Amino acid sequence: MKLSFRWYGKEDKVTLENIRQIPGMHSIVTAVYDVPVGEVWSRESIAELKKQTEEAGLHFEVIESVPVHEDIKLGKPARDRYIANYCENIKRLAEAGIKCICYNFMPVFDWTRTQLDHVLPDGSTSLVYYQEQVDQVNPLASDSDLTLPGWDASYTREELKQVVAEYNSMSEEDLWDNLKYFLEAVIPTAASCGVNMAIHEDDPCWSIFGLPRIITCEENLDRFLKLVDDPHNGITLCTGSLGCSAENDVVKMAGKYAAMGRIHFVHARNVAVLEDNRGFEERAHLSACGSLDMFAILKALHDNGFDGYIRPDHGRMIWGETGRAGYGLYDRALGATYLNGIWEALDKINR
Ligand code: DNO
Ligand code: MN
Repeated sequence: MKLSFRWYGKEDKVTLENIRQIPGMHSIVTAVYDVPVGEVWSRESIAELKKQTEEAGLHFEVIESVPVHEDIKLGKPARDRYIANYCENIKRLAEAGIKCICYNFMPVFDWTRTQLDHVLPDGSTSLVYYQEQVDQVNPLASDSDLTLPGWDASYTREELKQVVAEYNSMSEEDLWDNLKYFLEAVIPTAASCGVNMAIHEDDPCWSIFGLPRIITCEENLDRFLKLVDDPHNGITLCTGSLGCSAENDVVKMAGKYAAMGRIHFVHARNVAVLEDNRGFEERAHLSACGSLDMFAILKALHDNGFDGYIRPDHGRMIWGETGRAGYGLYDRALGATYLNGIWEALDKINR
């Protein structure tokens, strides 16, 4: 496995110098953040990211994310222009040495939580999702106060209502069709440039606000991989996104998709799933701290020859650190070290 770490660019309080001091760190996971969704990234911006990363002694091989424009997900006529731009981005990133691109196909909302600073018993804070709170939000109500944290701030409230309404006339099958159309255009480009595309599961892995969500479970991941049956059409196995539903057997999926050579990127994090579908809380990476058996997941990857990128996903805020929720230095660094420890043990036991 190649250990990696997400970095939000020069504005990030966590510096490349911090990140390189984490033992075993291989790659930076980053993106060009100043270009609107759907447009082409400049070669200069890409080259600048590469230069900064390499000067810090790290590899520039993973992008998270090249976002997919809503018109592609909605299947609107403008999608062909956005898909052409997407292919151009893949080519430019490949020229700069990128090997893996993470993206998602969630309508409107990327990851959704109800609180970003929930205080855990040990005084650390973490991201949580309480279904009861989500149920109280109706994005289409005229008086609705759309304030769930983590949402794309680039939408005005009116725009948000409009785009949510557009999805209302769409079924899950329509979204599958639009995903297939996108993949059929993008995967051949990725294959010809040697880039692995890695879709991120929907987070959480169920429908919210009546919007279709399809990258949610084993059955749907099977279907996804068959849409374009090419190794460059792969997944980001996000343990927390899949694992927040007790119905998903993340250990089984890790082993199965690794054996198929279709996991290109892993987001490793633990969640505590609340009973009766009441939601989940993000926890420290250690298995004992949440519902997921992190050792079993890594063992399934290891046993099945996983050789891709892995990063500690969200961390708690600990030791007084402030900043971007889920993306502080300390707890993610602890997570990285935990992953290193498990992997070293697996390597040596199997030797
Ligand atoms: C949240 C992340 C997601 C992820 C995208 C991938 O912290 O896991 O925002 O980057 O869904 O496209
Ligand atoms: Mn993730």
